[in-house]
Amino acid sequence: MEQQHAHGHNPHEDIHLPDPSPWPLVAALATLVVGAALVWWSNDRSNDMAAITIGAAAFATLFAVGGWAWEDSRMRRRAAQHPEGAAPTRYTQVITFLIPEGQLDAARAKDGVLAAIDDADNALRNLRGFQDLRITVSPAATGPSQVLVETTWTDREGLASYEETRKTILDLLAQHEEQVVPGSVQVFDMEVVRDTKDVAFRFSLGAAATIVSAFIVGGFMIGAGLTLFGSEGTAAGGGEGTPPPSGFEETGIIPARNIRFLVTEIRLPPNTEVTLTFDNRDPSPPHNIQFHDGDASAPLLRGCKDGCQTANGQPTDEVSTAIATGPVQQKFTFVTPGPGRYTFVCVVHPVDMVGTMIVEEGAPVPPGAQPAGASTAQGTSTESGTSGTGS
Ligand SMILES: [Cu+2]
Repeated sequence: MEQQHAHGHNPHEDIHLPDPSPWPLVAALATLVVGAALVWWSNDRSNDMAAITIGAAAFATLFAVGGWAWEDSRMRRRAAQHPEGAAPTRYTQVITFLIPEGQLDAARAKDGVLAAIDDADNALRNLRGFQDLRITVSPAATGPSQVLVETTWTDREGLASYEETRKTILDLLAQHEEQVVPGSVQVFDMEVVRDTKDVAFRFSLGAAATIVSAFIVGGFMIGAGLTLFGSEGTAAGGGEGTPPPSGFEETGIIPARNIRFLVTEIRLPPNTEVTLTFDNRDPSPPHNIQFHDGDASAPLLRGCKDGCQTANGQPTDEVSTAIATGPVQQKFTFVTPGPGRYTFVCVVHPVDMVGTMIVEEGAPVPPGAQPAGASTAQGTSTESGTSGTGS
């Protein structure tokens, strides 16, 4: 920024300030959505909507960055088209004077010159184009004290019409001449100009700061998503050198988090011994999983071979686990009933935590759900497979 005298420039020249740009905000929001969708997707990779959201948000990010770059280059071009580089933005009148030694307290008193200038602020606010009045006093221990009064105007007409009134700072000084050192009054009319290159440079700095923070936030979100990937892989028992499986179709795991089953529909073949895992990831509240022989009002499904407990922890042949506080994994082996739809719930949260087991011919047994002794996934029928009710 530089200051110069008022008569060098045409006051009606355009003002080159950057328009407020929506692109940095759009880019930052889109990056956030990408991160959130990644976390979502990592929780439930079978969810097509999550994948679609990632794609859409990534596209929006690219679009916003593109629009941003285009706008930035347009801004630079506009700055380059004005090689003289300067446009007036406001007008300032600075008046300095000295208060004689010993008069400073009187000048500050209610009817003193400084108080009068302060009061003038209210009258000036009603004038067209008035922006600001600033008084700077530099008290001196000995000798006169320097005072600087600065009034700022949006255009030269405002300053000119103010000078035609009889309430200028100079008039106030004349009314308090005993508090002003004779001959010490100086007046400067200034046009404050702003360099467009300077503005463009500062715009670039702001853009760079925004994109860096967007990357930090986005990177954090992606990192959080990858961490979830990692923990899910561990939970699924991966680590044999192959990519860790994740969905129920591969693992036989029914995860729960935030008082929701993350898998709400499973398909299994009838009359087959399977080992499922209820992966309760909630540190609180406690959950269990239990399968009903029909809808949730039907009695519990029977046919459990191993690992089942009633809700309050007693051994049982009902397909159920004990209510437990997570994170905990509960493994249980049972023989699937005949074809039909069966409901599984958490007995603590039967409204929020509910899912459906569809038993149908030809449904695959998840590799991770094959019991230790099973050699083939399908057709392992047993005599005690069905409970005889509900289906
Ligand atoms: Cu629950």
